[in-house]
Amino acid sequence: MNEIVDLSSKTCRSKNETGNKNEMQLQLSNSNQKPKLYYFNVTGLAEPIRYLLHYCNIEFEDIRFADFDEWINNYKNDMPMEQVPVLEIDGVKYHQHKSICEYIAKIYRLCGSTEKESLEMSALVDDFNDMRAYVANYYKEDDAIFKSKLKERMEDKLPFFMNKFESRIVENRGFFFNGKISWVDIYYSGVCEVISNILQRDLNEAHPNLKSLVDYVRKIDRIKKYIDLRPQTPL
Ligand SMILES: N[C@@H](CCC(=O)N[C@@H](CS)C(=O)NCC(=O)O)C(=O)O
Repeated sequence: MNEIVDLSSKTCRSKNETGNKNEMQLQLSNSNQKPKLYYFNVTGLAEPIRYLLHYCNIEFEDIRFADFDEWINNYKNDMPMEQVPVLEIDGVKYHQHKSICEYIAKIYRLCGSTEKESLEMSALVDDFNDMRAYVANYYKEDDAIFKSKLKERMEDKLPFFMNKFESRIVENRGFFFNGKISWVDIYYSGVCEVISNILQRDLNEAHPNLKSLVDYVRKIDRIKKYIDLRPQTPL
């Protein structure tokens, strides 16, 4: 069993609450138009973006389609690749959820302190998504026999990824990088929501350091406020 890094003594305020003048000047948009985030009324791939926007204190419109028909009839054709999440900034629509997160992270200085470290961060987020793909493939499959095979494969693969991620947290004093928060911690905490919802158990239950990190991120003031007020959804 891994040692558990105790984050309880660490306090973390949301970005822009630190009083650092440079941080106050950072901004996503060049106008006073609020960015618009388009997605379904679920956590899914939008949740890491929502977490990051709240953490960075970026006001945005959280546009959630009432149902699939609304998506098809009113939105799909207007999206760059006919998929969401999409973040519209100053009237321009940007797609691919990881690229959007990384862009926010760059502007708000939540990436690495060197380009190589930023590369490692990006790769780790790709690892999360390689793991998520096993869960998504199982979830999307309709054929009962194939679905049970995909479930077996998923359950077989999850410990490999989770043990690797857990070790990183131990090596990095409670976070994924350097004993301090980065976009990777916020991203992971957001994306593991949909995975846990599909699994119908807490993805992090057998990994105390990942669990402690996610608890820590979800208790950061603005993220907590968002979680307390967001719509309750099954996914
Ligand atoms: N690679 C894209 C995938 C986006 C994606 O798969 N979006 C799904 C929802 S999670 C979607 O828009 N589905 C509706 C459709 O394809 O009509 C990303 O990471 O943002």
